[in-house]
Amino acid sequence: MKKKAVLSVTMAFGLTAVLAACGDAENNNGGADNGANNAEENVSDNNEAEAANSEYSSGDASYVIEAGIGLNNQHPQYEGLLRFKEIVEEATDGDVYVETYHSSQLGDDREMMEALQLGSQEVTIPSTAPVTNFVEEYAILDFPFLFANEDVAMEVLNGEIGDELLDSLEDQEMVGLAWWENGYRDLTNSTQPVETAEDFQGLTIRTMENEVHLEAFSELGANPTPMAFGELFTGMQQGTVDGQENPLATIYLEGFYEVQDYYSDTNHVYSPFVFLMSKQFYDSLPDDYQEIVGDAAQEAGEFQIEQNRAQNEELLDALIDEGMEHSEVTDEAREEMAEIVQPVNDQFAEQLDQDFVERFFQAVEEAEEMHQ
Ligand code: TK8
Repeated sequence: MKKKAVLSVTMAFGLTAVLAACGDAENNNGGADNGANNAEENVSDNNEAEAANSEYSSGDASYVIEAGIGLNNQHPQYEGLLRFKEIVEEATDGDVYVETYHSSQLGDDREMMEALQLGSQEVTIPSTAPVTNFVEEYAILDFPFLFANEDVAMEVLNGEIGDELLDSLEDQEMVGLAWWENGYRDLTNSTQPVETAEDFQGLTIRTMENEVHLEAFSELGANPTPMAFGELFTGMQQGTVDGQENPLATIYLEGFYEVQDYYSDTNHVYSPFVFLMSKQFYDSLPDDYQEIVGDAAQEAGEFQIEQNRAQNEELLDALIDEGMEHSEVTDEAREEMAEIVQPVNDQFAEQLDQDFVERFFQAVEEAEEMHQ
């Protein structure tokens, strides 16, 4: 197997800090309301708007949940979070109050997970990719071309092996309450149409802070640059990166078409979201409230997944209307990409607990038989 220099996670985070320092001037306002860099203003706007919409108030509650996500308030993930709020507040008659934040107002995925560990924030719902920096087994979820379709993914995640992955977060002071869905990731860039594996050559692509992704894009000949989501729009605008990869809903709802010209339906990775709660906070809740937040995360997740899939399916035309050129990636081209990155999957699989890897792939196989 070819040995490659891997950007260490520490280095990746260092880079993010530098980029954050350079990019705090402009609000990355895409087509949608994305206020990642106007955090303070938005936090207060957001809470006022929210307070007006809720019949409950934080002052009357015994427990307050600060819940934050990286995506903006147009995204189905935020709708899911609002559904969680509604269910929890109603079920506890306002005794548990949920404050919702979007657009990285409380920090990026990694920072919010650290805040959960410290008990200074209660809920976040990251993509699983950055969770790898806390529990290494999560790397397996981000193997390119792993899940044949969304039903296979959900079957695996909602089965025993998925439960095991949720439980493994407890050692990291977090409680995994449910799987939500980000979806299949596609590539956009501002340089060239990408249809085949060869077309990745030389493209500087922002990746999530995840070594599997870094290695996979290197293998394809691209220059991957890990970066927190909150800095991505500015990074593309300023040309720090040529491109990025995310599901359609994100590409459209974050207004990426304003700074990107080419969209390729690569579908290269299925990206789950995982609903996380601070263990300190969870342990402080009475049993019946623990059950309520667990059920609410699950139920709101089902709603989020439904909305998310609809948007991921519908938004291609809207993206083209906004002027993006659609490069169609054939199954054959995808197979070639998959072959090129397979050594990366193998290499990471070797580093993980072998019993876990075996059981994981067996679960994938069984799920595939059920959802062809
Ligand atoms: C938002 C992220 C985002 C992810 C990424 O917090 O970083 O590209 O896809 O959705 O989790």
